[in-house]
Amino acid sequence: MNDKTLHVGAPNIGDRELFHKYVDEIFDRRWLTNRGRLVQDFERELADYLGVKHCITMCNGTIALEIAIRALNLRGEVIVPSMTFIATAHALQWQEIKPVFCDIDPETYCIDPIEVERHITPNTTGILAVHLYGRPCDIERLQSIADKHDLNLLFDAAHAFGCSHQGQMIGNFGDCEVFSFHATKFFNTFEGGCIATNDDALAKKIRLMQNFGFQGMDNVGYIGTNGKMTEVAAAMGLTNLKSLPDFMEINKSNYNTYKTYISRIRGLKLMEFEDSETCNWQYLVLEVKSDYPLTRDELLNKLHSSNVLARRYFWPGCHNMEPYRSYQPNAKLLLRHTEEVAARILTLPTGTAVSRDDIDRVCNILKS
Ligand code: T4K
Repeated sequence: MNDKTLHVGAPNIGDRELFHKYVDEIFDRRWLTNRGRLVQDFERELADYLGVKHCITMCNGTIALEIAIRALNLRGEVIVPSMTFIATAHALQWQEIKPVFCDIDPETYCIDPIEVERHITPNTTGILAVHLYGRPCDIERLQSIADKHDLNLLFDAAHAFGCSHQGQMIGNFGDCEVFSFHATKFFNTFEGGCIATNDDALAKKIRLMQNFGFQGMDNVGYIGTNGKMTEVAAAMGLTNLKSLPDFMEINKSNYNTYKTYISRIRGLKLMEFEDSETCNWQYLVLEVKSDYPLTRDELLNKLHSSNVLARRYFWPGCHNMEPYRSYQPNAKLLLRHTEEVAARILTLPTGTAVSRDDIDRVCNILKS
């Protein structure tokens, strides 16, 4: 018999009865979307949890990024890491803004502030940094660069819901921060996302843009799009918020089990997180070093042939994908660490769908 297939990103699902109850209420009210009661409740609970003034929910993280970029009036060039999911770069290019790919710090895998400063030109209007795998960027240095050069700073926090930086929840930094609540994120609303900000004027603008620019019935005051979250997505969000501590605890326990095994295997290293901070532990990032007997891709094939569907997030880097590879053929010359790190890493399955036995199975493959 084949072993069970293990996926990276298998969704966490909270209390089903509670979710069904919410869905019944939605049907009873016959109010399915357009800022219904559950979306409003969800936004309040999110803002409380993050300790931030405004949380504007969205239909997904990509549209949330696009709206945030537009609300900040970014144009010309925006500095962004290449070591990220393609949506970060696309959200800029979609609006004809050039993503200027910047190298990462090889220790943290996050955008390197020294490199950021090197890429600033008269056309630069902002920095779009990514808290990759949930590990916060060097926020203070990025903010001081942004202040010095009069640039906007926003964060793609798609991986960092539930994480803190110096004791403060991610969601409170820069001009705004953007979360994804996609099914594959440890906290999901099927599809969904939100923009968190402490800036009242920006929040107001984002709300208008998210709903076609409507300022009241029959009155459009702004160009906008449709970024609204549905009631059923908010029902999933409210349900999963109640299970959030359990999800994080399970992720942490999975991480520690993996770590016990992996620390004994020569040539493999698990990405570490700061113990003093709150962390969601949702990405298990394995570094395959040169003294491991297999290359990263050989190990990936071996895992896949045993139904362990590890992923190479985020190889080969945005700059090596179209249209960026054609638009910016020389970008790789300044992305040495990105290329090296992207070639070494694998993401392993975790979350509530993964049992202790599953981890034993994965680690036995890594060991054998
Ligand atoms: N910024 C960053 C840094 C991001 O990582 C993302 C999304 C975004 C922005 C954009 O946010 P959204 O617009 O997506 O809200 C997946 C997700 O679709 C994507 O949300 C996520 N990042 C990215 C890292 O992963 P793919 O293309 O790898 O998806 P796919 O279909 O290959 O599925 C991934 C894994 O999840 C597979 O092993 C299968 C498993 N899976 C997937 C789904 C949908 C399940 O087990 N159950 C499911 O329901 O992008």
